[in-house]
Amino acid sequence: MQKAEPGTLTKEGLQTTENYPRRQALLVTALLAPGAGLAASLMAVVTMGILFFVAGTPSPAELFGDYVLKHIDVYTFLRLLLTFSPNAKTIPLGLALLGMFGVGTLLSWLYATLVRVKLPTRGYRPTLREWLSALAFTVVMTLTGVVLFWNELRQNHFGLPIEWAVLLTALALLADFSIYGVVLCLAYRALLPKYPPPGVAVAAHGRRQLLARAGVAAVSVGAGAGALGLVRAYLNDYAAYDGMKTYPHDNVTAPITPNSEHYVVTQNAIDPAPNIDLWRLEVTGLVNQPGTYTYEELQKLPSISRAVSLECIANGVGDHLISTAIWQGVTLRTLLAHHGGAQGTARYAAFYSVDGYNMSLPLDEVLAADALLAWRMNGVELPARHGYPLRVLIPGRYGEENPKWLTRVELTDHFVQGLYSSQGWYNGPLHTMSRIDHPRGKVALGQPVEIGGIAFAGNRGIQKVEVSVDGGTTWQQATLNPPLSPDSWVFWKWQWRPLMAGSYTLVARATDGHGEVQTSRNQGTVPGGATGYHQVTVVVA
Ligand SMILES: Nc1nc2c(c(=O)[nH]1)N[C@H]1C(S)=C(S)[C@@H](COP(=O)(O)O)O[C@H]1N2
Ligand SMILES: [Mo]
Repeated sequence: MQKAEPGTLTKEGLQTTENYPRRQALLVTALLAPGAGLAASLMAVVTMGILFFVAGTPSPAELFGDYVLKHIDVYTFLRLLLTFSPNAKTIPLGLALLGMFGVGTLLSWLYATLVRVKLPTRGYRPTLREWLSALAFTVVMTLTGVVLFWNELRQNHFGLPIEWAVLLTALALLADFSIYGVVLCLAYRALLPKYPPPGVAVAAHGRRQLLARAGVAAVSVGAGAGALGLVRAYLNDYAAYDGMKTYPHDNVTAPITPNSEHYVVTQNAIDPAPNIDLWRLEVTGLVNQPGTYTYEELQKLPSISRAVSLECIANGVGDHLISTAIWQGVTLRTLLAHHGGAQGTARYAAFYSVDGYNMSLPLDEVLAADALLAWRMNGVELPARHGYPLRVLIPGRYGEENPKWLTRVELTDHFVQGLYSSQGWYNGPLHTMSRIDHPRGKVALGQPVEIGGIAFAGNRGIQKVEVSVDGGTTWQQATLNPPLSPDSWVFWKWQWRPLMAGSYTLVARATDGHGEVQTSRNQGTVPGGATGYHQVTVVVA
């Protein structure tokens, strides 16, 4: 057996008792550390993925994304949306994931600097200093995550109550970064060049060294494959229906939108899937008797059914991010009455959802609007994408102020910022709108034709709709169908018999229940919600 004598330079070039010259040591460290960093990052990402699927905890990439979204203004938000469209959620998340690999890999240099191992080193067991450095990494990374993402921690895919969700997400961060620290520590040690231990043949030592390095590489490849698989599985649940619109059939809009055709908007890449045994509704804050409900208990509360139309603030003039359903649930007024009512200092009602979404509104206003906490939509359990098991409906407000997947109602003495209000989106009463659904294209000369569509002003209701066939110069009063409820859209129609061939510009305008005429001022959807009149050009022949 060939033994490495101290001071012997063998073909591996490692068998010397001399430490590497500074430069060489630096070079070797700089090359090996990122290998360990990459292995550690990949294993941490696999941990995140597994935790998402088994515990419903968001990954740091998602937390980071949510954090960023709350710290940009609407214009930056829109620019990002446009830049990454049509993959406005997956590309940024993918980039955040790559960023995590990058940071995790680069941090290995810091680690290598901290542990200051003299090269070559001895043995495959990390020293105390290495373990402590890894521990410090784990602790600092976890604390940074918890502090930075404090307002995002409360989300949980399986709908855990907020306190539990915060705890679980924090623990998940600890687990992710512990795996990172441990793998970094072990892999770095495994990769470092070493003296052969006494009594071990150089060849055997070389093999062992090679094996250790191959082991790190194998862990990386395995974790990489695992991460890829998890990302694939994640994308399987991707909320591709985000932005789905409700289109008329044969130019006629149905008074009640079937659930499958209701428009959908969600902030999430993957919508939550609350587990009904874990989910709770909490009534907290400045309420006389705070309380908690299971899904079953909730449904024993006295409920009402009401048609409420929802419109997204991103609905452009004449567009189709607007729908109507019959919602069944308990009114906020009734719910609060069950809790002894609001305390005298309560000014706002804040709503929190299991996906981390939240918003607040003046308590007076939500009570006056007779806000509804609904668990049924058009006679069935709330569909997942519309907020199962419970959502809020605030008549008179844009969709963004109608939280889905509700888990907590909290009465407060102050306004609580939410995602869209912090970006600077308008959050006042929705603007009066009207839309022409028919006719389209060609219209027969001398024949009667119905001009018709919808009009909506939230809970202000619609008093009058007028139609113009000459681009807004003269107006005719349309006939209104009685609305399904004070909070629903209204259908209007007017009979026209065009007597001259040519091109006509049809225009509609509505007057709300307060007697205020819809504004003609053209304004885009961002950030105030679109205004202006819908116009349709038809050709009479
Ligand atoms: N929890 C939660 N609630 C939410 C959202 C969300 O992303 N998360 N999106 C809001 C927006 S912007 C709109 S327009 C409406 C859409 O409701 P719908 O998808 O049921 O039509 O939900 C609102 N409520
Ligand atoms: Mo929206």
